[in-house]
Amino acid sequence: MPETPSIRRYDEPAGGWGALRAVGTHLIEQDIPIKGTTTLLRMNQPEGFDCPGCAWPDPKHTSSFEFCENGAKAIAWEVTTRRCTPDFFAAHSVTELAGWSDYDLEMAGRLTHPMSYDAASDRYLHVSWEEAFATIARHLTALPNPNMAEFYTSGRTSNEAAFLYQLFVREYGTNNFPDCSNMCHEATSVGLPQSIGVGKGTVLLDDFDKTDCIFIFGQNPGTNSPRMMTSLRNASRRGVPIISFNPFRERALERFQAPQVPVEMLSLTSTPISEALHQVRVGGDIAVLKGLMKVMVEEDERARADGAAAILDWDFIRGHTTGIEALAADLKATTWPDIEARSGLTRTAIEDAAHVYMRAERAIVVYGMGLTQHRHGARNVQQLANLCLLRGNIGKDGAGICPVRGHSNVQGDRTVGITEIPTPEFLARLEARFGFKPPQAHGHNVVTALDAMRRGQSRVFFAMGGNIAAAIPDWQVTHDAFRSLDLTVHVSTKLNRSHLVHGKEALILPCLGRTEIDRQAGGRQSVTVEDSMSMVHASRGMNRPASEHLKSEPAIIAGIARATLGMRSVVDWEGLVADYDQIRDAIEAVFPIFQGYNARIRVPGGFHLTSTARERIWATPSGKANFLPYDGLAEDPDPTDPDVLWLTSVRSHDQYNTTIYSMSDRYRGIFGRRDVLFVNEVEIARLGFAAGDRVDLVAASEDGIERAVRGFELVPYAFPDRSCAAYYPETNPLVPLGAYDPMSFTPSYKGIPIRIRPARPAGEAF
Ligand SMILES: Nc1nc2c(c(=O)[nH]1)N[C@H]1C(S)=C(S)[C@@H](COP(=O)(O)OP(=O)(O)OC[C@H]3O[C@@H](n4cnc5c(=O)[nH]c(N)nc54)[C@H](O)[C@@H]3O)O[C@H]1N2
Ligand SMILES: Nc1nc2c(c(=O)[nH]1)N[C@H]1C(S)=C(S)[C@@H](COP(=O)(O)OP(=O)(O)OC[C@H]3O[C@@H](n4cnc5c(=O)[nH]c(N)nc54)[C@H](O)[C@@H]3O)O[C@H]1N2
Ligand SMILES: [Mo]
Repeated sequence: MPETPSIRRYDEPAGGWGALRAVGTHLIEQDIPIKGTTTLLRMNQPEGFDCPGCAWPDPKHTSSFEFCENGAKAIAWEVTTRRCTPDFFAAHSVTELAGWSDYDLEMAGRLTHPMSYDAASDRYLHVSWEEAFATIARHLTALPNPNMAEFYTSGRTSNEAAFLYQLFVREYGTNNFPDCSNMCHEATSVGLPQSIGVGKGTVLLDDFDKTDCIFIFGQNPGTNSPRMMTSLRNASRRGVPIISFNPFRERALERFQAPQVPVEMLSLTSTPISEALHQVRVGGDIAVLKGLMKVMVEEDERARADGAAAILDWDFIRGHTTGIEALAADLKATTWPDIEARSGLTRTAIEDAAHVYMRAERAIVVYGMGLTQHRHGARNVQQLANLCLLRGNIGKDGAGICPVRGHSNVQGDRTVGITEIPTPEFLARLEARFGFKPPQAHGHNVVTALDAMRRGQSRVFFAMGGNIAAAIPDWQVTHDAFRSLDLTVHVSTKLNRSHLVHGKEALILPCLGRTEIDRQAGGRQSVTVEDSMSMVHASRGMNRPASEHLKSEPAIIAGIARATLGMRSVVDWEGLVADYDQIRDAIEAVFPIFQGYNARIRVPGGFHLTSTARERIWATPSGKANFLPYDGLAEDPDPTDPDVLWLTSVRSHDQYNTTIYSMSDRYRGIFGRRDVLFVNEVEIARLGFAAGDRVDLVAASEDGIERAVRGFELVPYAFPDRSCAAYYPETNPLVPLGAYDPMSFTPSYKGIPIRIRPARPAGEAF
């Protein structure tokens, strides 16, 4: 039931009865009968399926049911009884569907049949799987060069499907693997190895029970990884200080009522989470991090000069690191007025936070998209690693760096070979196991793939899941690039924007979801996934598939591989798909860290992929962990232009990336609408507007292309100066394709310079 649009203060804690109520509403909206709710109880159980909601680990994947509002929504979304059938497509042209909202598109329900675009009727028509595979094969074999095709992955794909996918694409002949992590934690994958030798976190769930202090930068756990609230709540109740840095006062970072704790629920009490929540300016984190480290380095010098105990962990620094001198010199040269101006925080606030960190024997530093999606995303991550290294907070119990991954298997996809920059060792092992020569040249990431498409150099786009057309920046440029292609193919569970921004020929291939039974020639199959803390475990669906015409992702890949490579292929596609144990054996042969794979996933809870940094083995060229100074404080192209605000694009509480579950954002007090711009009262007045005014947002980019989104209401909100926020993906047209981190190519979705203008009627120029 659509909610009447309104904006009202939300004063309750996060979680609590509101979370339970929300789940009930979603089950009803997806027409799920009450008996269907047993599906929820199988989530994250030893014999059940992995929740497709997020990548936060489960406490040993055990039998205690952990309630999670957003996990429940993700499952309700998949087990819906609504169906998007060939009749639906017959009733609506693609041009008509292009005018629907993202919410309405996905509410059409689960896709049931393979569909092919028919230009004459402007409709998707039912085709057989064989016809669909033959169309793909015809296009791929016609390309003069395999590097003219792009193969995207979204992070729900299992290890088995991802491994088969990269195997097919590499046997076909390219490393073009644009991937959702290029828009997500790439700054981690690129930045962190230079610091500590691995591109993943070093923390396990147990470390949250042992830590003395938790710092959270740019991450919204109450919405995007709600099961993390259990760890944060327990830590807070043990008296562990939690310090957050976020432009929003996110409700769950303030107070949480645990839905699984009857006493809290019945007595309506809750647990405070952050001891301090610092409202950093959008893009101001490098300034904060340098401020924190400056306090520590300078107080350490004074303490040692006075003969007092050192503040930095010098045994660790001397034994395990390089580069402390250059870092200290950079910090000393950075002035407090600059730090305060860029961070928007006072020196005292930063000193207070530094003192909390310094007092802790063991600290965990957590971060999310608020740090990675910036022009200096990888630099942000490296400054965070510096902060950890100064006190030896890597490779000891209760301490470490904790990037919180997004999609439930985005980390696993990378581990099993979805990467545009494969190492020579990996390619050599692939060749040794399968006997074909994989392409050596590096391939495209999301940004370079879009650029190649825009310039006509890539002609075919294939997506294993996701909704890339909505997730990417610069729609007016990038959507034209999709429309110019010869073929677009999407393996999907629901109808979305990407199916409507299609090439001259286009296919939609419907696949099984996580919750569904996957039966192949060798019987019922399980898949495996890796969570944010490198735990690998099995996932087994138990629902009847949404339609008898669905195929599993591995079966789809095998079908395409057979059609495209035919006799040329040296891979036994039938054998691999008949029994996924065979795929796991192949993964183990190529990646030795999976030793004993099939046996180890049969143990409830799965197993941990070891991390060298966790053991203080530094897989860097220097053999040490490296302090990496950054000579700068911000990404502002023109910090002096008083008209420019820095926009960050965020998720509401009721969306999963481009999937919009409802139009409300309960914890931020927004109901029944998403067309809002959060900005503080002082800025509204300074720019000559009044609260409630309708405005257009215009990118302050200087390449001559006008980028704008229209008709947003100014909502006065407790937000830092010079900063503002609105929802993703509505604001994606404002991000120029060229606005990305030069190290990791992550688009700067959380640092978009804009101007606001009085709203003009649609169609009128700016
Ligand atoms: N329910 C649900 N769960 C999800 C998702 C979802 O959409 N819905 N998405 C999944 C995916 S793919 C991902 S990557 C994760 C994303 O999870 P998060 O990393 O939490 O992502 P966001 O909500 O985009 O932004 C995180 C926080 O960064 C803050 N922020 C914005 N700009 C800045 C800044 O400049 N500095 C700082 N310090 N903070 C800033 C925002 O206010 C927000 O609280 O969640 C995953 N889980
Ligand atoms: N402005 C802005 N843009 C952003 C971000 C941001 O914070 N701000 N965040 C970025 C981030 S972190 C990410 S990860 C990307 C997300 O980008 P994507 O991963 O490409 O997008 P999703 O919205 O997660 O994809 C949703 C679609 O996935 C399909 N799907 C769901 N489950 C399955 C399945 O099991 N198998 C298959 N084959 N398909 C399935 C459904 O058809 C659904 O419509 O967006 C990025 N874009
Ligand atoms: Mo993500």
